[in-house]
Amino acid sequence: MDFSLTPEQKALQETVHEFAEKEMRPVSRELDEKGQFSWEIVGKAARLGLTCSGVPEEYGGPGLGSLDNVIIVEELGWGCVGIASAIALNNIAILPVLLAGTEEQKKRYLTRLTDPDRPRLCAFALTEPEAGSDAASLKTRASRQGDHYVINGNKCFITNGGVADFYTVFATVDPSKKHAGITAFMVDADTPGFSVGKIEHKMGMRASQTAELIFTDMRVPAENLLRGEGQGFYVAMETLDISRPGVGALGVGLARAAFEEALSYAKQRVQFGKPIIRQQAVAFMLADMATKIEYARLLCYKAAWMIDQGMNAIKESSMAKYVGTDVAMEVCTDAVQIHGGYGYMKDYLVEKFFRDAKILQIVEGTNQIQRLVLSTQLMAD
Ligand code: COS
Repeated sequence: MDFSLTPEQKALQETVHEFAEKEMRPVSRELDEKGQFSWEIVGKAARLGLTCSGVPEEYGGPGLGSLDNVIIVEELGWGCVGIASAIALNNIAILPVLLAGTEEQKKRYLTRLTDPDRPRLCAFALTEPEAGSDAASLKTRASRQGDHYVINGNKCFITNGGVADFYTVFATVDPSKKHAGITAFMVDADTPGFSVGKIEHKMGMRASQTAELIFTDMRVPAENLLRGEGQGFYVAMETLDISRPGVGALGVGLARAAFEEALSYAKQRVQFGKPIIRQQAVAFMLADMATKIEYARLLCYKAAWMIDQGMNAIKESSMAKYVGTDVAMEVCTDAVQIHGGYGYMKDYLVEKFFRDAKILQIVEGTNQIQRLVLSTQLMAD
């Protein structure tokens, strides 16, 4: 077993870390304060290929694998979870086209994301006000009318909603069929009947835009259907199976950032006549934080490696997601604790990290859903 990264992966890690340090960190607090999405910074990421790392070279992308993506996302998560989400969740939104698109659909949509002259984003529109964890209960309705589908309904909490150029929209052609009625459509943002509703005002992850989408008699050509009627739920599940290690890695990057702040603070903060790192209570917290980050990263790497090998990684993906993001919450909580009262103040980075950590336990399937997916697999084994 070889735990070392290849020279190409090390170079990739260094490049993205430099981007995170020089481009993301200097603006992250201001964007967080304003709750503002920045095309300027996302555009720079797009020009480096970070918004479309999984797009194959034949469509103009870097054609990187899941492990490469996990390496990238950890560094972006270290830089700023808000900006990182806009970038990393774009890579997730690409997956339905990669997994289920026809050659014509891949050419049409993927090449838009790799256009060097104009950065663009896409979004994954599954969640609805009454269908979050229970994705099969979605209510957005698609009815066939000749060579079009007419779609009516609402989506909520859509990352990159309102800034994306196109969307994968999941709708049901027959609610009585539950998951077997769900169908996936590629929808351009300028489609008549498509509109953007409420832009959410969030606790954390504030540099990414989260929006409601409204479809009113939205006419989508039948040729925009992905894989076929009733296949959408499987497209969504297969997407999430592959995307989850990346969300875990976002947590690992954030946890690493919080750990670094806590370690440096513990070395310089003097109480009872010595730096607090010399107090066993604090030293042991730091030891636990370092260990958690290490095992969370290993799980993300392993799940991503399995996906790259074409292996079934449903269990490992769920483990990677919930461990990576639970570790982020635990480490950020301890980082605030080590800072004492200062950690609660906006002057210190750990205050932002703590707020950013919470959402990671909720997005891409709550960490309870991850345990459900994992235990369902265990029962079937
Ligand atoms: N990968 C591939 N196929 C899967 C799957 C997976 N992870 N999970 C379920 N399926 C398939 C099942 O095999 C079943 O197939 P058949 O039709 O051949 O029987 C079908 O999908 C329905 O499965 P199931 O009955 O288990 O579906 P449920 O409605 O009970 O939903 C969970 C199961 C909880 C797994 C699903 O609702 C889910 O993932 N929810 C979370 C959604 C989420 O992550 N939302 C975040 C928003 S996206 S950013």
